[in-house]
Amino acid sequence: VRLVPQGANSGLVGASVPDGTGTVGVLSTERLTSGLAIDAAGHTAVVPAGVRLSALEDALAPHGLTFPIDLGADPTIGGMAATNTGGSRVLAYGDVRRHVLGVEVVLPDANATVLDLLTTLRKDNSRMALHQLFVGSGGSLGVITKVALDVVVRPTEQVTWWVVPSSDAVVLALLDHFERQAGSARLTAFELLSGAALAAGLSRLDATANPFAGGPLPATALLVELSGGDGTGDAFVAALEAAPDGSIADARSVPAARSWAVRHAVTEGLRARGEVVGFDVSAPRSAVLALRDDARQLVAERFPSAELCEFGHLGDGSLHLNVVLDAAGSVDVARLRAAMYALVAQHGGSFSAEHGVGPFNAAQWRATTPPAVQDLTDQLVRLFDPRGLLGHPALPYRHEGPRP
Ligand code: LAC
Ligand code: ZN
Repeated sequence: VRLVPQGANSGLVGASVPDGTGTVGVLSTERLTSGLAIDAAGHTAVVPAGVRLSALEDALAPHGLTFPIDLGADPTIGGMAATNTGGSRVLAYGDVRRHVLGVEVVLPDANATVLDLLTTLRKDNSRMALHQLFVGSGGSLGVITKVALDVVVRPTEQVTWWVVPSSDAVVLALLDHFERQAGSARLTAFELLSGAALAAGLSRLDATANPFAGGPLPATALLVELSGGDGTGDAFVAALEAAPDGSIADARSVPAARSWAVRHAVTEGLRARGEVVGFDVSAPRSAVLALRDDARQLVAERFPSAELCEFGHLGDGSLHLNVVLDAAGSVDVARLRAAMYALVAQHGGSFSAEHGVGPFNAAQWRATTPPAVQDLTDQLVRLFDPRGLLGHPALPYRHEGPRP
């Protein structure tokens, strides 16, 4: 029986949900929660796969430590490793991969071999880094049962402002400015929200959540976060004052928890508006605003009944170019996908920035991944999973049968 490994089922590309054939089972890791071990002095943790991000954070907080991956959902650590989750603080701390020191994995071979790659060493070149093969594999090579993580010192102050740029043309200069002028603090998030995305987030919260209450929502808002110790708030004000002349139209200080509540409510808010076609894309940082412009033009000209809601992690060059369809169902979704992915490719970007590969975007993988890379990936999947037992049947990687 083919099994789809599933953590918290918070994925957004459909990879952790069985297809409708009735022949695929769910292999849930949610009960793998006992035995979490934190090395407080060594700043590492060995985490059973079914532990939720929030539970890990609760366990790390008393030690003044954090696993610095921030996102709206509450996934399991095993799922985060399998998909190589990104989130809002990648610009400062990197993605999950950068924090994985080792894994324990059960292979789908005849013996269900338990592969012990569970080191917490920061330097270990005694073998190839096989554990990294499983990070971002989407559960297609083996089932991750434990993850050894590098964790970091928790900042004591996190300061957020909503910053409205005077035009989109100054956004990249502002990003560079905050990275250089953070003083003893550090720029840990630089998120972009379009007016539509902001409205979607606010629709899930009460009226006091609106940082721009009393006026219209800006067409582009930036949620900027600096993290550090005492003095982070002052460092933020100094950086705002030193910003290039005329680059900031408005700036509002809002406590971090309230700012993030708005940001993290966007996906839910969009869902309440209608059917959403998600595009989780990235581009070189210098191209990502041009990509956004082209996406706006594309939707306005060719899919005028749909609404583009752009938001995401501009600081690392990724955006969610999510499209809310009209209720009448008049949008040709296949055409929309093809056109949007073509734009992303034109800008040198990726069709899957942080949500992985699943049935929703598998066709794009086959269409755009170089043949030699596809062939090698297929060979790897066959080596680890010769009987074709693991992963969503619509994943593009070949588990069995003749090589394409
Ligand atoms: C976010 C999810 C959709 O950034 O990745 O809110
Ligand atoms: Zn995201």
